[in-house]
Amino acid sequence: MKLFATALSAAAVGLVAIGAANAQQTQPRCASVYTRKEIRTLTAAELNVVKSVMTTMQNNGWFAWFAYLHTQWFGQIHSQSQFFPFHRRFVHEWERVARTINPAYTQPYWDEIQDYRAPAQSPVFTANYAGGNGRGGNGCVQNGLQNGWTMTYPSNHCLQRSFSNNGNIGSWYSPEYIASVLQRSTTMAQFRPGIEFSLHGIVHVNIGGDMATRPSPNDWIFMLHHANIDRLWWQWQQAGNLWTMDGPNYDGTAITLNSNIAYFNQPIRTVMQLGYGQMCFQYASNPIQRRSLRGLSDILRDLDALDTAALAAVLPQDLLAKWFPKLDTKIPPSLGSPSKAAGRVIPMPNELPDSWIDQQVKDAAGARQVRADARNFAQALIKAGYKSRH
Ligand SMILES: [Cu+2]
Repeated sequence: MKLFATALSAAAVGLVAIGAANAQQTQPRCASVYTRKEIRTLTAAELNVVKSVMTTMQNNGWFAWFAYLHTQWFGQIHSQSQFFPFHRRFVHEWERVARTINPAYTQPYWDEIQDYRAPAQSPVFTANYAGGNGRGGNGCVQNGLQNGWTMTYPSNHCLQRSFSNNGNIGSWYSPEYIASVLQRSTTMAQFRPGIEFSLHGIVHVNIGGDMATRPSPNDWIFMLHHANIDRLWWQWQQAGNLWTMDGPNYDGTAITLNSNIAYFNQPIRTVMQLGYGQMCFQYASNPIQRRSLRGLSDILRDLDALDTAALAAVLPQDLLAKWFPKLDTKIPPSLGSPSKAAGRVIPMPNELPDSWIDQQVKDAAGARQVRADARNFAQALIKAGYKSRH
């Protein structure tokens, strides 16, 4: 009886928390959800399903169709608040088609942040997954899933990649920086450029080849990448921003939850909450069932990013307040204890080149602002003597 009462009051607390947020929800709850996993955690059998479905989708022209759509709508889906909802729906459409071919398919994501110090060494770029850099005069990829494929949009070509820094790529954004963006952003108008012009952009540009063009869905990595970008949005949503949607739409009007998603012509609100409507999936790192219990310390644990004790020990109060305004130094030691691994200075992240910003980015000023922000962040942590265990 006592147990029952405790469970009941816990449930009531949960209901209150969910109730307020769910006033926005008009979609039916999914009867069940499937789980998107990090690509390197797939079993051999799961990876075989993915590869075989991808091959069928190539043969049926779906790579070309998605590359075409992304090209046609490019101006309407980047540099403003359509960015996250459009790409959530876009990746889900890919997954929906894939599941008609094999219902066991779930869209994998690539947690690029795990590889940020040496992206070129990522297992994703090995023959077992996406293959590596392009080689030879045409920069054709020589191994991995798409080896030997002819991509047909906009015209027949091999899949091309051209890694930055002479094939070495260089460094991407630290988990600390991504966590800082998650913590500092309270509006979509802040969060969207913070991710679009940092991790999102640099992965496209530094992989190069097809990935750096408008028909970037020609590269299978596009979907792995955008599933991860979507996962970061979901992490931010779970940290108290579930229904946050603001900033400009592509036509210059203010975007709302009732604005239609570009091309798909359905309101943005229909894709906001995973586990409802068509969004019957979850991310392995962020299961939906835990949602009502989630606080910022859960998010930090998921990012596995912040050595909070180390940050608190080396960063002066004003820098902590500036870069990690929600850093909870009172989270249990099991979440925040310093790693046994020796810490390393965080690298300066690669930067989006001016030429790319000027050619591809409508919100060029926003891109330059994020570029400077990431530079300032890394310099501040390096200057303060912070050593990362990542
Ligand atoms: Cu895109």
